[in-house]
Amino acid sequence: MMQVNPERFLADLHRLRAFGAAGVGRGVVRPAFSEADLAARTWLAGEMRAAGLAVHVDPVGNLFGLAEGRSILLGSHTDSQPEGGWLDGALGVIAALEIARAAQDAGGPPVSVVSFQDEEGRFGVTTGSAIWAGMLALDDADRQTDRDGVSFAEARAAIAGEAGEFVDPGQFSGFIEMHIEQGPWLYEAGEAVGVVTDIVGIRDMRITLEGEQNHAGTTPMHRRRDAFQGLARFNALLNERLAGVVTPQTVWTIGHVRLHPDAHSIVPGRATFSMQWRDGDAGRLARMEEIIRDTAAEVAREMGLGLSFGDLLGLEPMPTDARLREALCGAAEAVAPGRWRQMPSGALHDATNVARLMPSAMLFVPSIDGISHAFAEDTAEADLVVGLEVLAGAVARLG
Ligand code: HGY
Ligand code: MN
Ligand code: MN
Repeated sequence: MMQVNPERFLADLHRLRAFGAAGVGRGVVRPAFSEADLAARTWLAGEMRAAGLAVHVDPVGNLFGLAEGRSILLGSHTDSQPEGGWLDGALGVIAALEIARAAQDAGGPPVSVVSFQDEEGRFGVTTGSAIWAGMLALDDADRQTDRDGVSFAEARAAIAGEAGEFVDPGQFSGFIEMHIEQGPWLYEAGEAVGVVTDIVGIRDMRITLEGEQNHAGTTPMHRRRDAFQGLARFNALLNERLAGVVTPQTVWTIGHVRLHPDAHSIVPGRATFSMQWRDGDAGRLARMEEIIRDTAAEVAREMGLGLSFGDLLGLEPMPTDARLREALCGAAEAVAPGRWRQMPSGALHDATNVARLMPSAMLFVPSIDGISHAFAEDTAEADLVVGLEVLAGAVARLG
């Protein structure tokens, strides 16, 4: 019988947090291929080796700890947002490591561990698992840049020396990713576990409005072609126009804005911004894209601005695998009777990509106040341990 060790699991989570620890509370800054990320990966590889797993890094930095023969794959990612918490991604990887160790001690079942690279999209959207799953061509990924213009190709050169081939997914019977919910539903209901039914789809691109850079004191208002004013008008119009198309579950975000040259006394000549939208329905995502493009074109025309769109990145909505989900539901009821539910995921996960390669499923634990992608992200440690036990129980049921 597999016996997980909650103290060892929590100690490892805290150890991982030390790489890139920042901000108040349990904050972390560990974007893909940063110094902290690379150091965390080296530490994790050592832990995998100590757990009796064969360490393998693929060409894009996905880090695997492989059990011998056919195994179930568990994991998530250890990179963070530019400001993030200690659990997003890290939880699923450290839970996987603990279960792999417990399984080794118990003489089976074989459990492999993965930390995917750039799930948080410094260079795109779930970059490492998207490439592994064939959803994103390596050449296209290599051309993608972060917000400072560094390309994925340049960043992944840091691991070229240790990288081998892509791992053959045929050796895995399935994939389960444990994660924090990152929303308020479990926490508000006082429940311990969510078994994920499906993961929403996403679209993401950069938009650039070009105006005319000029002096902020001498340029009369009627002569300005102010790129920021264009962005502001676009945003207001877009919110009105999307209202007829969206549901209460649909979300859209302008999360990154760069004005050029970004100074108090200069009328901005250029505004480049991120435009991201998410929904469970692919048709609605397409309709939203039309509205976004049309609205931007209309604003540019009316205000005399240039307009360009970057590459459209996206992942389709993805249901989880019924058999794996059933094992998770059985384990959840055994560990936390009456304190779990089935629910969709509004956040994106590597499991969306891995589902293209093998049966895949997910479970959630509550996020305190529903906060994530912020230093304040946290979960009660007792809830982390319940999640670990549910995942271990599901793995045992699946044999
Ligand atoms: O943005 C997401 O949903 C994920 O956390 N990368
Ligand atoms: Mn995550
Ligand atoms: Mn995240």
